[in-house]
Amino acid sequence: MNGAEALLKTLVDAGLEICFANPGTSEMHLVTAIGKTDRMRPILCLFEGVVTGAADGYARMTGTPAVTLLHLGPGLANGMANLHNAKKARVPLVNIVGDHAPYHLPYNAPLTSDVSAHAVINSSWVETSTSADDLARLGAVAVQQARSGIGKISTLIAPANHAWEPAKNSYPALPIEPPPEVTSETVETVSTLLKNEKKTAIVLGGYALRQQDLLLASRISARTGAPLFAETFPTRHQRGAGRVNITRVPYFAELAIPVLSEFEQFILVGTATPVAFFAYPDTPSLLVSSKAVVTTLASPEEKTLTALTDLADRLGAAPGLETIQERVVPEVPSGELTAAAIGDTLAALLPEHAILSDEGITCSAEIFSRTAGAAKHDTLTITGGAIGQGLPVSFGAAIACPDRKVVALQADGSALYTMQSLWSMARENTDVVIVLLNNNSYAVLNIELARLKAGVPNDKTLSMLDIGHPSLDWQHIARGMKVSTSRATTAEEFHQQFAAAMNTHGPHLIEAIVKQDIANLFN
Ligand SMILES: Cc1ncc(C[n+]2csc(CCOP(=O)(O)OP(=O)(O)O)c2C)c(N)n1
Ligand SMILES: [Mg+2]
Repeated sequence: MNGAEALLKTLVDAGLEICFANPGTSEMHLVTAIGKTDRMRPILCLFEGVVTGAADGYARMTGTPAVTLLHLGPGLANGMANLHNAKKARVPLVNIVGDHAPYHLPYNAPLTSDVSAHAVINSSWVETSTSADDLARLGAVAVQQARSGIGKISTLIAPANHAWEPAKNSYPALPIEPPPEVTSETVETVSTLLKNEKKTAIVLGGYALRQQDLLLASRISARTGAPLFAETFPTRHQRGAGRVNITRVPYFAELAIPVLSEFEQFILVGTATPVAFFAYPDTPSLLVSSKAVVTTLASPEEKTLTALTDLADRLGAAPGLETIQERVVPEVPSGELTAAAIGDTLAALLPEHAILSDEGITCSAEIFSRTAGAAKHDTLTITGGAIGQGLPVSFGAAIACPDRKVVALQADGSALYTMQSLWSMARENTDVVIVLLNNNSYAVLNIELARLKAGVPNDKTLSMLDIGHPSLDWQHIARGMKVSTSRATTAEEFHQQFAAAMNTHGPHLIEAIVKQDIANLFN
């Protein structure tokens, strides 16, 4: 057995089954070891941002880390933006990054770089092996660290010679620390606050947006009169008919502040105080009033379900008090293909237990509000604001849940960052329907330009926000990646194509030529 084989056995013995990979020369023994085991499924992705985003999507749906296999510092750097999103999503993930053998490093060969300096940015645990045996030992620690608590990113750096040198044995899985429980004192404090007659809102995030938590939160809301809000960009939000419908804190601070300013008191569950996405001149960073008292029931790292159960008990928020969303089937939309029309089609046709990867950017809010009464589904959002996440996350979710329909609501500009995902979808025949929202624009940046009051833009400035000259040809892009396509320019066409796609297995891209009134998006 060599170090690579010992590491592989350690990883699969710890329950890891999927490896999203983009390897190079320094990973050849790891590639060979994966080839020899039938317990790890390798999935090639053609850009590291697809590798890391897919591992994020997989973890969101399974709670289990996937392995990523990345090529030295530059490979890890290419995967960085989606590792950032994964870190904000608080998912477990294990990166294995190859490096040169230590004796080769002093010669400063072209691919030599400080791999651990790259890794520390988004990983909570980074180690480099010191021998072949140590590589396998650290594999067990990497999994333990990734799975401990709410979910973290581990990066194990594997010098090439530690993969090829002999190793004595693999290592058994190490015990995992569950997320910390909220203390009963904290629950009691929150219970008291919820009875103090102050105008209170409850903001939910993380695991508190899963069905069981939401049912408890809805009871608490009914008992106390405190409305519920969801954080703007959750990792996984379970919604639809038969569940609890809650509004999201709006993305635009100018819209969020008036919504939240009326509350004197906030209770946070699995999330932090709502903040503006960016700083803007003359706009506060915090979306809650500076006079509001903010109290945390459960931090994003803590267990929300037991805290909410305890709180509901203390408040006498009994089962039956929940407000359950009914199934709402909108009429078949007609006329212009707008975000509203797309939302209505999705609300009518999304199958039960669909997974919706939402990187719809300026189309998202409207589609979100119109899909409250859709069949039960899970929404995955762009947790860290680094675009290029939606396609990889949808791909990883489809690998995780092969029996569930995945819909990727995908804005055109963001799609281009990681469009190689389409090839992996075709290769693995994943059941993903991509709704490519073609507005031929970086629409949101034009809104942001106005919000920042940077002055009247000239053509040179606007050229940096313009993806319409020349226009991209999505039919050729997708077909070139071997994904079938269709194109919808009206609401009727879109409805018909989406209906057909819901009844067909395999990846398909619907190019939706979206009509938008940018001036009206922001008011
Ligand atoms: C990694 C990264 N690079 C750049 C940005 C800045 N950015 C935010 S939105 C956006 C363009 C969005 O355009 P599109 O995806 O077409 O959505 P639309 O606004 O048209 O709805 C850009 C470049 C970012 N958020 N993340
Ligand atoms: Mg766009």
